[in-house]
Amino acid sequence: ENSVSISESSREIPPIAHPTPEDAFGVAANIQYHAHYSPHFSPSKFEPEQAFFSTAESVRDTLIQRWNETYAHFHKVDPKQTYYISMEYLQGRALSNAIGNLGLTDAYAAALYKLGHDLETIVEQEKDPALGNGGLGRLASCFLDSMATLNLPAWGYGLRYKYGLFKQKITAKGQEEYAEDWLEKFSPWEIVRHDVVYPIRFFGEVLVESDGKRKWVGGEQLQALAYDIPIPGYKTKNTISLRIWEARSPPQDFDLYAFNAGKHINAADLQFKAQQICAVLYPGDETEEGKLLRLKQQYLLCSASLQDILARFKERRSKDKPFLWAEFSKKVSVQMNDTHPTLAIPELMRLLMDEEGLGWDEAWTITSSTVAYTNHTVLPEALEKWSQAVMAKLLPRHFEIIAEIDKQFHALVGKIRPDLEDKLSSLSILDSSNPDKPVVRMANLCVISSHTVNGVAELHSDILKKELFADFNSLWPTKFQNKTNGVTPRRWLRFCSPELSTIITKWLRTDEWVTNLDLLTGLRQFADDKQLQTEWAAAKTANKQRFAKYLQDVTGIEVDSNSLFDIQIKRIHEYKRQLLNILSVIYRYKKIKELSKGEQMKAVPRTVMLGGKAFATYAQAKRIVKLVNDVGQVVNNDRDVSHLLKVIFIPNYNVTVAELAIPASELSQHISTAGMEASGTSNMKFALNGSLIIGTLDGANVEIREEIGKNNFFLFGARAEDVPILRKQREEGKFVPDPRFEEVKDFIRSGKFGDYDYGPLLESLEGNTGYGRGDYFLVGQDFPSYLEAQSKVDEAYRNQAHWIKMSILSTAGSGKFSSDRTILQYAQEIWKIQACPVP
Ligand code: GL9
Repeated sequence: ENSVSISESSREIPPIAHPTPEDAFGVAANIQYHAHYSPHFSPSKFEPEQAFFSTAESVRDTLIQRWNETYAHFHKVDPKQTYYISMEYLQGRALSNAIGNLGLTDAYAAALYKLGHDLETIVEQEKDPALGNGGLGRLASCFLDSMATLNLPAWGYGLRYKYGLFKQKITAKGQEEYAEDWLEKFSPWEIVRHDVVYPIRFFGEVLVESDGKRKWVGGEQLQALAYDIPIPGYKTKNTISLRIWEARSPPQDFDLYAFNAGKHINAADLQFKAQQICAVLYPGDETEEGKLLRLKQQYLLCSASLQDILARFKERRSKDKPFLWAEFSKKVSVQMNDTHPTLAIPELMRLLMDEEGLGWDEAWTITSSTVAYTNHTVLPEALEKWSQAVMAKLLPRHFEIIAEIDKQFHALVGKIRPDLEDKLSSLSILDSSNPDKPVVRMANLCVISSHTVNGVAELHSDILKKELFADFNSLWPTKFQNKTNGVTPRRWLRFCSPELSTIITKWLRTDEWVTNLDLLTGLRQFADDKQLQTEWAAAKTANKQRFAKYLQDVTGIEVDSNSLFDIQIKRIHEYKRQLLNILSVIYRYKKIKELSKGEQMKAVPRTVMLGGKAFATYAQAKRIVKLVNDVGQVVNNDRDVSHLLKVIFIPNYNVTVAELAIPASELSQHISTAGMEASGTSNMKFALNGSLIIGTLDGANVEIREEIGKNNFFLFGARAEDVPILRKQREEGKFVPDPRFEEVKDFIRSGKFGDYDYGPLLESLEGNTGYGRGDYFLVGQDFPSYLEAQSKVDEAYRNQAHWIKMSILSTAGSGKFSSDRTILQYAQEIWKIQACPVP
């Protein structure tokens, strides 16, 4: 008798029958188990790569256990839950973070040693998944870490791009881009959920049924399939999910008839089409792409996530918890990370009305009390606008809903604020002022539909209220809030600088600072202590040496670990003013060359490092990358100077590189044109690691300077409120450039740095009109005060004891910039959710 009848009880998963990292067999046995029984390679190989996958799978065992318990606990308690929807996440490597959060770092290091490996080498085998462009994506990942650590019932939704942000290589031509396939082998962290699949429709038409109900039918039908990535909290059982969606065609869509007729490619046509949707991450903050594919991505993310949210809401209803749609926003909160997931608004309306049968008013009340919007930039090119024609074709039902929201908004203004009626042309969602190109303004749709709108630093939130959304603010003053960004102290201090962490824990006599970062203020009282200063300097030196070794490996350039490590790492953009940095480096080079040997003795040796990716078609940004590299070539090979100045372009900047660079940094540059950097988050990471900031009064710099003290911040440059005035004066031809600025530009023109055509770059600094021309970013304006601030840096560095003291005070004042603080504010002031710790 072969057939076995399946009894009800046998449907449950049987108990675990192999060693887990936490049982008596221990970690090594569990790694070995995976090496044998979760094979991905030929048998008997156990090189670092194989060891990495087995180790990760071993860690995953523990995470899955905790993850299931967390999910079951949330299901039982049924608290209000937040869903963070983001097109981007920059998770970085997960292995050391996971074992660190689990408190198993030593256990894994010992186990791997027993198996003939060292943890550090194994950790380096992991690919850094780059499913984001920059700060916005990394912020989302810091937020997930804090949500898990704070035991919040919250999780993230995103997309499973096959190719993340490109890999950057530097050649004689400058930046070159290569596809980054983070799934080349596979990711040990993602779990596919074959039971979590939702239908996704594109195109088609809207039918009106006899009862007046509208239904979206026809078109292309695809599916979204869920993959989950565990996000462990620090020293807590709670482990939450990042659920990323992949597009696929329904399995029955493979055309067997076509295949059998020899049309092999046609047979897989729909599968191929579906694969394209999640093939690549789109570049984030650049000129609007107008790409249909990008809109498809956005819709897939929103539709799948909302269907999932609705399914979970329904699943948690039962006899004793009656099913009431009016309860929805008491159980669900949706946060939109910038305007990219704006389609969540019309999609929630559509699901509630067309699928669940609610009326407009009820659906609108639910939707507008569920969604909230975070704005991350005021740059005009980053404020999304979609062609009405494209939207109407791809998403006909959503376009109808958006038009109705707009219509009702007009009616509301007419009723309660007739004085604003002449402003409606700029407040409305549909902008048809250009008859050739009518568009949907996604930011206006977000502001109108959300219960809360927030900026990401005080200054930025003020600009939103006073400028970008001023009229909306007068209409709904309580809607607008500030939530200053933060970064996770686990990845950005505890794990990336164990040296400094040990010292902090020793002097504070507790490691509680890892989850209560305000405790760092306790370091202030020891800032003058010689013993602490010695230990602090030693940790910095160790981190500098580690990074110097890395730089030597990737660039071949030898770096003096005793020189001042001066770092600017971020996306390359004109507003971030890497050009200002490199122009001042050129000035420094020229002046060092003019010094006598005796005078040279007094100069402070510096290593200036810049890193970051330029969007592939952003020509001006690519010229900046090329210039930095060309200047490096000349300076580093000039024997008169190279002992006092080195210029290094750090290739392929990503989260992993940041984890090495930031702890090694002594000075970091956050020098955007005031008013243009919404917050910045690397400024927080650098300050936390005791790196002093040279910066403008922009974004979160303002608050960082307040927290760590004016004397510990090298300030320069125009203020945000003066920028428009200065631009105007410039347009009127009233700007008189500093002679040193002219000298530097002439030096470049002389051909000193090679024969590459820097004309267009230098021309952007000339003239007197327009965005991207006429020195819109005020490089020439801020050049003199920047040079002065740089001289103050040199002066301060000569007094090492004082420099170290400032460094200690910088760390001591960084407590506010923990993403735990930020997330707690979102939880209390926007989401209205409470902690739900797994017992
Ligand atoms: C950004 C802002 O430019 C940053 O100043 C801010 O710190 C982050 C996070 O709030 O958001 N907005 C934005 O579009 N990007 C940001 O970094 N760009 C990228 O992520 C590429």
